[in-house]
Amino acid sequence: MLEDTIAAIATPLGEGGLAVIRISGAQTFEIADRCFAPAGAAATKLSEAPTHTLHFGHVQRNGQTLDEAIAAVMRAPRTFTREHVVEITCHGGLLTSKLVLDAVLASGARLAEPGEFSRRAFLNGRIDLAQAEAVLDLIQSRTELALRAANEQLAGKLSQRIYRLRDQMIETLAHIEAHIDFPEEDIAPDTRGQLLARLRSGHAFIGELLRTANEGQILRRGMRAAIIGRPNAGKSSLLNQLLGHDRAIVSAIPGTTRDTIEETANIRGLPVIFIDTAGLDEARDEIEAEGIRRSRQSLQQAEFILHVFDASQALTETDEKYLAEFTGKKRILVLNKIDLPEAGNLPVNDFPAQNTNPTAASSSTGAIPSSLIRAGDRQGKQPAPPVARVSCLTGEGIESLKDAIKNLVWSGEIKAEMLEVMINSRHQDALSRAAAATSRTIDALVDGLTLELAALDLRIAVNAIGEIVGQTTTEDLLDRIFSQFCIGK
Ligand SMILES: Nc1nc2c(ncn2[C@@H]2O[C@H](COP(=O)(O)OP(=O)(O)O)[C@@H](O)[C@H]2O)c(=O)[nH]1
Ligand SMILES: [Mg+2]
Repeated sequence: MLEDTIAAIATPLGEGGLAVIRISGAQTFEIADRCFAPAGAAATKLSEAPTHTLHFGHVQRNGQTLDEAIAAVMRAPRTFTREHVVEITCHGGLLTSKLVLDAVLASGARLAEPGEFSRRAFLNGRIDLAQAEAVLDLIQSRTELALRAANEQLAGKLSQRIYRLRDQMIETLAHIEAHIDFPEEDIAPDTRGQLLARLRSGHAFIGELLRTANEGQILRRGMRAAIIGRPNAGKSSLLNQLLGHDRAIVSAIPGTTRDTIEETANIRGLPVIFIDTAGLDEARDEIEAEGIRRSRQSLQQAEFILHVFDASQALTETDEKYLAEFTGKKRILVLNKIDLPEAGNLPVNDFPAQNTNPTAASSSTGAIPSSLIRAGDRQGKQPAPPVARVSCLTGEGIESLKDAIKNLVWSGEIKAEMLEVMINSRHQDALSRAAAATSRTIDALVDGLTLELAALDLRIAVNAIGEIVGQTTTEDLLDRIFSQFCIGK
């Protein structure tokens, strides 16, 4: 057990029905006895209470009652931190929870740092580092799919694979090192072949894990999508449709949206942050100029674009200009206002009714009006972007647009096995280093270089893999990870 006993409010700050003050450490029960007076005839002191029991009583300080509360007694090691834990559930006012915490601190606890409970859970061996990160992912999940991925990681699905990989690498390393110790016995060709086969399969497995990074990133951070198009095309209406509620002001007056609006929507399980942009050029005043500057900025950060057209109007110069300007970006062309009669010169008749499949759109050029292809693909290098036909007035076509968005950002099927191992950027960094070092080991063996060199690189790979679960770690790394947590977690 670590020396001091820590405490913090574990519930969010603000007014609520209840608040929980968490205490963890060797002195937990002495501290709890000082500030918690159990009530009722059969009352027992918390220090004498059996583990995993609840107790009604009063939180007191200097003989004064602060609040009625329930205390949960959990004895080490069957607790989140593997230390003695008491959780006091009191009334959820801002002041009550603070007074209860103050009473606990005055009784001898120290205020916990952000993530310190989870850090102790890690240091005491209850969870590994990847699992600790999953706790954070879990709290920050914005869609059920992201939550499921976090739960799998918390259950240790990624960790198990990492431990297995690391064990295999260590075994290979031991083989190589044994030959270093007895240089007179050269590695037999078939042994060398076996070592190489194992290294190659390890390298391939690292590659598989690395391929989940993109999806992992999307689930954790979400994708940013900028909604662009000329004034009155229906950008704000589209944002409202995708969110399922009215967020942006919609009006027939061009230039209504003067600032960028950002909102997260759940698109087929993926968190997508939609950005409704103000115009992209032609400022009429100072406010609009600032709006345009912000739109341009959010465009740069966006991973993809929804380019909205008014299908009831002829293609304008602005439409053409944006088509040409954003050829390099992933995008979907959204033909809006299909509830109105279609425009004359916009060859919308070429569009199939619901063409939202990107592969179909890019393979059959007949699906895209030639003017859009020409404008959107002047060099003829980019595949034609997918097209979605919608009405933001009636909601028609919005569900197909959501499918098109998912297909655009999500490379493959969302398989259940993949959810178990969606790596984060820290894992990605460690695995990339491990992959490079493993390749060097393979090269050294193939080229017949000295075994010392092969062993050196393989050790680097083993250490990098160990970082993921925290078997090789530094204070710095732990600080970096746990400081992202909130206090009380
Ligand atoms: N008929 C019809 N009108 C629409 C549709 N989408 C938007 N509008 C109208 O077009 C005008 C401009 O819409 P808005 O979303 O503010 O466009 P923005 O300037 O691109 O943000 C408003 O009067 C909307 O009611 C649609 O699908 N059909
Ligand atoms: Mg608008």
